[in-house]
Amino acid sequence: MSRFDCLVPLPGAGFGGRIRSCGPPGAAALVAAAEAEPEALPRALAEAGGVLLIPGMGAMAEDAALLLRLSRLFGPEVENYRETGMQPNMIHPEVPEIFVVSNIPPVHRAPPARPEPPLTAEGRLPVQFPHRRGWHTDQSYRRPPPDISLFLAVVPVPQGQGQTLFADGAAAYDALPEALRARVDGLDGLHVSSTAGRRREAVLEGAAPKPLAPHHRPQRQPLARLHPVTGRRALYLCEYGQMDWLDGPIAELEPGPHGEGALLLEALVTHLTQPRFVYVHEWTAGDLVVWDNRCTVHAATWFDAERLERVMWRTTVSGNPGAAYAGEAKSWVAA
Ligand SMILES: O=C(O)CCC(=O)C(=O)O
Ligand SMILES: [Fe+2]
Repeated sequence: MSRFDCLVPLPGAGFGGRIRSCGPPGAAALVAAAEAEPEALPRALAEAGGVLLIPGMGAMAEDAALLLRLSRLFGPEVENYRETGMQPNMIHPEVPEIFVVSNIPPVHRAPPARPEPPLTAEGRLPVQFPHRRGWHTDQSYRRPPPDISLFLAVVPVPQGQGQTLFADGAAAYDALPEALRARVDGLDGLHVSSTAGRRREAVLEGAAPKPLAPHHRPQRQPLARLHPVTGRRALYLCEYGQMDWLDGPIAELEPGPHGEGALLLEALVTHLTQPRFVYVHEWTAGDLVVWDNRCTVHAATWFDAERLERVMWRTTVSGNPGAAYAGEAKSWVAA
């Protein structure tokens, strides 16, 4: 008998699950129970389609090592951001495996812009591209890309803003018309960091491309990724910020913001982010959400950063990218 059960799907969504531990409450007890049964939470994540909510983890904010211990159950490597050259102000001072997403000092990261108009015609939170912007999967500009992210609400903003949106790439792939699915199966996206000067906006402005060191160059990733645990294919793509809009966004198709590749990518992101594939997470302090970057995409939303503080901690787990990446050296490490 497992110490955990998982309620599926998440409210209002077609995927995702909420973990309940049958043991004593609190983060320390949950982490100990998960360590005693190390397959349980990774299995629940795979069975739930790539998003797990673990509520009640507020004590992790007082004992950051608990988040690291839980992260280690999801894969062989937890990124140490000090080793990967992340700006020091964004790294947790005691646990360098924690990346701090926050609008207050010392991080000062601003939230994304509010969608325009702020609500849909039906009065709902916009989720679908291009009304909603910022959809991505973490660090897709690396080969091999990471597997899983864990995100803890240390100081969330009140519900109704600062949500995180998730879209189910496997369900969206399965729902593609057959001819489009066959086309997507043979194509690769070209992903690059948003700091490389190859964002769609930069290319439209005619910015001169920066010379890029080999370890910063765009990386090809299959548009339909085969998941190494579930065996399902999932759409794997980002939109304006994390694709290469100069030579891509899709390898071997006409490049640039007005090319055939752009048309296909935009059609796929629009398909993938339909409300029927999306889960909107409204944060409560102590919520931990685990997502699988191999089969889901996500987006942050606007909050009133003039008035509100938001502090979230993220870890990134890698090491099981699937057979397509077997034996590859890390593209992002300077030779
Ligand atoms: O702030 C958020 O809601 C999401 C941030 C995000 O995309 C990330 O940390 O990977
Ligand atoms: Fe992200």
